[in-house]
Amino acid sequence: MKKETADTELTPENFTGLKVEAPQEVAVGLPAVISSAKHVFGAMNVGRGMKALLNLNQKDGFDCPSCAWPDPDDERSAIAEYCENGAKAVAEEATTKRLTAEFFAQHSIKQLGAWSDYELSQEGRIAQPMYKPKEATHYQLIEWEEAFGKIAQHLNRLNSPNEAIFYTSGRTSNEAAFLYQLFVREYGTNNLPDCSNMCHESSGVALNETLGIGKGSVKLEDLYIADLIIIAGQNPGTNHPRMLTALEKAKKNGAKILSVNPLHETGLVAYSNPQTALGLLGGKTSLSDLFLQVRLNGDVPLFKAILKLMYDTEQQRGGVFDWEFIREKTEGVEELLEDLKTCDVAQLSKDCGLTIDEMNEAAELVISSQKIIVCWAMGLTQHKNAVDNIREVVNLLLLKGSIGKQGAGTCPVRGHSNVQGDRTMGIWEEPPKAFLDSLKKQFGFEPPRQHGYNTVDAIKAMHEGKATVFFAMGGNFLSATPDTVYTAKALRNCSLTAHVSTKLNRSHLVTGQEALILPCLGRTDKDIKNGKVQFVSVENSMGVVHQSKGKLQPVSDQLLSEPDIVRRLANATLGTKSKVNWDKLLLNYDHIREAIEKTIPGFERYNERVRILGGFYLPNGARDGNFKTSIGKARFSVNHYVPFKLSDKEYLMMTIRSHDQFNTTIYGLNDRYRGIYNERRVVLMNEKDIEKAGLKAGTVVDLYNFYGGVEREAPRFIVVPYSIPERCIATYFPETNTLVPIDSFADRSMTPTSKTVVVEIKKSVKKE
Ligand SMILES: Nc1nc2c(c(=O)[nH]1)N[C@H]1C(S)=C(S)[C@@H](COP(=O)(O)OP(=O)(O)OC[C@H]3O[C@@H](n4cnc5c(=O)[nH]c(N)nc54)[C@H](O)[C@@H]3O)O[C@H]1N2
Ligand SMILES: Nc1nc2c(c(=O)[nH]1)N[C@H]1C(S)=C(S)[C@@H](COP(=O)(O)OP(=O)(O)OC[C@H]3O[C@@H](n4cnc5c(=O)[nH]c(N)nc54)[C@H](O)[C@@H]3O)O[C@H]1N2
Ligand SMILES: [Mo]
Repeated sequence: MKKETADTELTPENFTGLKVEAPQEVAVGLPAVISSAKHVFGAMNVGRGMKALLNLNQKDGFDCPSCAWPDPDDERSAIAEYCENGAKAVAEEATTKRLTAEFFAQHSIKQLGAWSDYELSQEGRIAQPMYKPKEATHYQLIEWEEAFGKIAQHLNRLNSPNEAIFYTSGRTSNEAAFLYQLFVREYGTNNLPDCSNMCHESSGVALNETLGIGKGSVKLEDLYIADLIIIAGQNPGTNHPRMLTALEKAKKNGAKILSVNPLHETGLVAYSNPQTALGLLGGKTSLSDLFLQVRLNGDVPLFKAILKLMYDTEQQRGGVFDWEFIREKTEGVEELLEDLKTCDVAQLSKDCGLTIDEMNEAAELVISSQKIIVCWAMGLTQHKNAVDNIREVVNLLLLKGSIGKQGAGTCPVRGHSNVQGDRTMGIWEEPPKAFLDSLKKQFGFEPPRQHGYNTVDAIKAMHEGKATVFFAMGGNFLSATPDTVYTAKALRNCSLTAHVSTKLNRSHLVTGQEALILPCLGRTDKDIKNGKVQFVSVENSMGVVHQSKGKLQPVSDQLLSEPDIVRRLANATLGTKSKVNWDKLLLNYDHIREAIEKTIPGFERYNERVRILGGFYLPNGARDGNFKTSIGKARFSVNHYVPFKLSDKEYLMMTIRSHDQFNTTIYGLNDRYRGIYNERRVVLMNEKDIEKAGLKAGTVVDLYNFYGGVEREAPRFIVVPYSIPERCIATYFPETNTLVPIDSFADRSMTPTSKTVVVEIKKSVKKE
């Protein structure tokens, strides 16, 4: 058997003192307010902290750098249109602690490699551009001009532009993203992988094909008037806390909530609104009417069973399906119904781990509702059959005529705050032809037509030496991607790795021969060009484009804005060959928005409408019941699943977020809602499995994956008994990314299967 080994410490193993309590029953309330205050005022003085919180998500303030949940269109709470985790994200970015050349002189790259992600996050904002020459052990200070010169040199000596990779994380503004893809395409490649490839790509593929648009169809107001909201594979209490306010409102208006999740996530059970006095005093709203503790990857059998039960009732008494909608707006219902006839509910029940009674109850909720919304996130998108998961959701909505009318529709809840906008701006390795034609028309160069690398392809290309320059606009590529040891080798193969970043992370420490860290302004920072304060714009999960204006004094005068970094990179790399007047675009961000308006449909009068506080909606065919697929109708689909066959030693592992992290940024070591404190190297297991395996609560174990004949190891995790279906286990991302095989990804979307990793558990034999 092949074994991939790491030559630096990728996973620090020092335990920090685990404490386990019962999971909490109610999300948010006063403890969340206290936690927000601790994070914000621990990172900066009171004046700066108050300024940060008072501007967060206000119409003339800055957009929260945490999740992409929308802000209310109408009234916003004057003092607190944010959540605990938004406040933590702001504290992380707006900290006044600075990371300078002195720090890098004191610590070698190798030494820093042994620090935990949490320790790296604590070191403050990167304040100066840094460079690691070939063979050097330390980063050293570099002037900006020289840094751009070095990148240009590397790019210009490649045999083909396709040997360079340009990654994007989802915080990048519309303005920066548009310029970035423009530069990359004028340079000559579509190698624009992004975090979306690991996130909602499966949603994009499924929704484009079935409904003609890769985005969700609902507005926030739709949630308030829905009859039924299904929340599948999402943990809103931690990852989209402001969604709970919308759910609370929906419940008050009579909506029912059906939750589908292998874990009883706290926010799905009950919610206490911190913006109301009652909430602060502990008054709570019970959220879920029905909670289905589905087995990992049991969603296709579950949804199939619901559809089958709907079909049976339709046969018996009619009135379940919306035939008028189906006839007028859709295609393919016959094949779906043929397939449903052959389904055996008893078998489906076994395959999803739920009883027939539970499935009947779920079907009854769907049958008796006319306006249904389905919300989902990574629990549906990160599986081999993830695209099928989402197509099954669409089937349910189409049968009920629940798309294209108020109070109903699709709601893929996006992760990064501008990941949806980045895609709209053309951060896409497979750009549509019309987009490239429009670039050509506006800017007069021939954009590359060949598809570029997505994230998985990019890692492989670097591993095989086919790509040797890696540039990242934000993010933490090494830790966010699968198969950490394999990916580390890929990055080390590069001649240059360069990261535009706000904070230090592991991707700065596993580098190409040469490496650069380019520090940039964040969302909260004031951005001044030619004496004028600039704002940028972002698109939220529901397609609203609005402005975001940084208000805080940057911690260093060495930080450049992301648009400015692209300008200088383009000038250094393309020089007079470029057909774009980069300097003019940067005089005022209005010029960038004018260019966007001319290139991308839906941005008419961009500069005017983005100044309307609250922003504007982009066009959305599915929302209007106008399905822009190749057949002009919505498509039903027949979906399949192959149940995992696990040996006695094997478990299915999901990798999830704790309450104290934003992706690879670790704010703290607690997962308060799940009752886990001071430790992230834990594995949540069903009590019966613990006993059968001869383990105990607190046993230290090593985790293995052997996909494709390669041994992958994540050493030393502490067993924690938890309410989770048998044979399913959970660990935190990114500690177990070493176990996610590079070759295991979703059909068609190529999203790594981070929620279904087949794992063996062995007692750790190392000394404790
Ligand atoms: N505070 C905070 N906010 C965040 C982030 C963060 O890290 N911290 N990350 C942002 C990003 S980029 C994203 S994409 C989102 C992620 O938001 P989520 O998708 O909520 O994040 P995960 O922690 O991956 O949680 C996945 C959920 O799906 C469930 N699940 C896992 N497998 C299955 C399955 O097979 N079926 C079903 N039905 N459920 C399953 C898990 O139990 C868990 O509740 O959050 C965004 N917001
Ligand atoms: N096993 C497993 N792996 C996963 C997931 C999972 O659920 N399980 N989830 C996947 C998902 S959904 C996603 S979206 C990806 C996330 O992948 P990424 O987006 O690549 O990762 P982040 O941790 O969000 O990136 C954090 C870094 O971004 C930089 N940063 C923060 N703000 C800014 C800014 O304003 N500008 C710039 N230039 N840099 C900034 C900081 O330096 C910080 O260290 O991870 C994926 N990986
Ligand atoms: Mo994400």
